[in-house]
Amino acid sequence: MNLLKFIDKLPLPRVLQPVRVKDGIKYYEVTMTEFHQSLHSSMPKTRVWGYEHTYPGPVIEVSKGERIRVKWINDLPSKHFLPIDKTVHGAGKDTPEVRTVVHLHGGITPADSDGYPDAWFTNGFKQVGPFFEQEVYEYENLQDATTLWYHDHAIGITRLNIYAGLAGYYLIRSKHEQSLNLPKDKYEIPLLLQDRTFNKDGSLYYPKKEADDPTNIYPSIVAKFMGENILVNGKVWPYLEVEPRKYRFRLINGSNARYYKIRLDSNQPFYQIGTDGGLLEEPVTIKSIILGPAERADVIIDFSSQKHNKIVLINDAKDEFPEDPKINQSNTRFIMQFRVTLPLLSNDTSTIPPKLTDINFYKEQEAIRTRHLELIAQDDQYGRRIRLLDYKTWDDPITEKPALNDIEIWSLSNPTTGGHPIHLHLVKFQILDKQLFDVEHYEKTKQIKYISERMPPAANDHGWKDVINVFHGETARIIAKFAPYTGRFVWHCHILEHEDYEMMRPFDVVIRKEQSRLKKLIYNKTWSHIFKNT
Ligand SMILES: [Cu+2]
Repeated sequence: MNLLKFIDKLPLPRVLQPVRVKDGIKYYEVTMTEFHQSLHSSMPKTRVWGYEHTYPGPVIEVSKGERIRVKWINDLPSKHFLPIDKTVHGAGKDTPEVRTVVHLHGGITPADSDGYPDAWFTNGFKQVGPFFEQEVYEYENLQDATTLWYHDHAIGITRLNIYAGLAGYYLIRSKHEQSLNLPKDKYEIPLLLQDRTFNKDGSLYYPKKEADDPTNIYPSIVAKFMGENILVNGKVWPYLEVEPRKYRFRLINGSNARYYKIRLDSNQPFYQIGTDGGLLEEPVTIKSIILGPAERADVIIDFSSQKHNKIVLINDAKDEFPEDPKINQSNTRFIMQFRVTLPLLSNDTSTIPPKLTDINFYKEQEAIRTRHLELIAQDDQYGRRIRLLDYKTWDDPITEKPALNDIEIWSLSNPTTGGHPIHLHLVKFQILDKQLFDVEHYEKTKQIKYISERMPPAANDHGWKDVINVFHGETARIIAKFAPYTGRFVWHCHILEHEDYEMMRPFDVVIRKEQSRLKKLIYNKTWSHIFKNT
């Protein structure tokens, strides 16, 4: 389908209201349904799945420290409309085809509300996964103001459920953030970037197998999928009319596998003020920003000198980012258009403060251990490529068991040809550095031999992160404190096709021996309620 660009208005997701407030705690209900929605005005409506009958879902907006409860309700059909590979872990013949579980990405959430992939549930909670614990999730929102997103995380079909539309914004506000006088209200706009391919009838296309798939499995999972059209907030190549003033944009890359390297064709800079986990210490003036799957960027764009102009948000990332030698000349070079056509309603008194916040940077010496973990690819039993975390599959015994409050360094090395955006649940981390190693040497010896100095993160990565891009031949070191909850969480590649096919591992946050005086209090499976405040 050849869809015209910049003919549809950017949709703005509404803010969700709670069903009720009880004992000062807001209680929300969010129902997942199937419906048809217009994703481009010259295309028939598309069958999608969404939260609260909209794709993307409504915005959940909370204040720091405000505890809320959410009942995520599955009212989806029992048949999936996208191709399921039943050889993939957790998607076998004995499991119901349509299962959902919701993860709040970047949220510091107790284990029993974190959306563990095996804690899935079907329509009406008729069937539930082996780790299902409760229908109502609780979010304490103890973390700093930032851009989070909720999305599906069901074992074996996350790539299909998110591709079908199951994603939405979750914003944490704070008094500190509000005191900064950043652009707000209608001058603060969420931008969820996703890519989709459509059949002629407007339906979503997702491949049933790879062209060179050596198996007779059908459907058979693909290595990664990138769509031909870029959607923002659920519209293909939309436009947004703006006033000649500053705007704040909350960007999320919600694509299955695509990297973006965004810039403005007016050659203006972005003022990046935040990363995945919150504000940077100082704004970073930057011409282009790389966004791997699930990464966020909080940016300000100043349109004040652009009256009457049309500015295109460009994507400079190649399809196989960053290795593909071809320059990407396709439609996916374009994301959306800003039209500086609205009159200035009132003087722009918002600011970009030179100091945004203080970040407590962990020191390397504070780490109690370093885990060396390798991101690898090999052939599966059918002859397809499979990507693993440290040579282990989802069902292998758990090997990462940090103790509560431990600070650890995770050193992630990637000898595979593609990049992997690695995401840890529960924690937000900081990037220590990156270092290049000799991949040929690794392939022969399985030893890492470094061939560069350690390189500190770029200024706009020097803050709180929950996704780290580890590219070919790189070791990335991250540092995190495993707190404030014990229990079982996951870490995984956020290329959803990798995550679904074994590039995901559980990890446990445990109580160390010297912490064992607390052990006698343990009586439930996840411990998280008891140790919430330790
Ligand atoms: Cu990956």
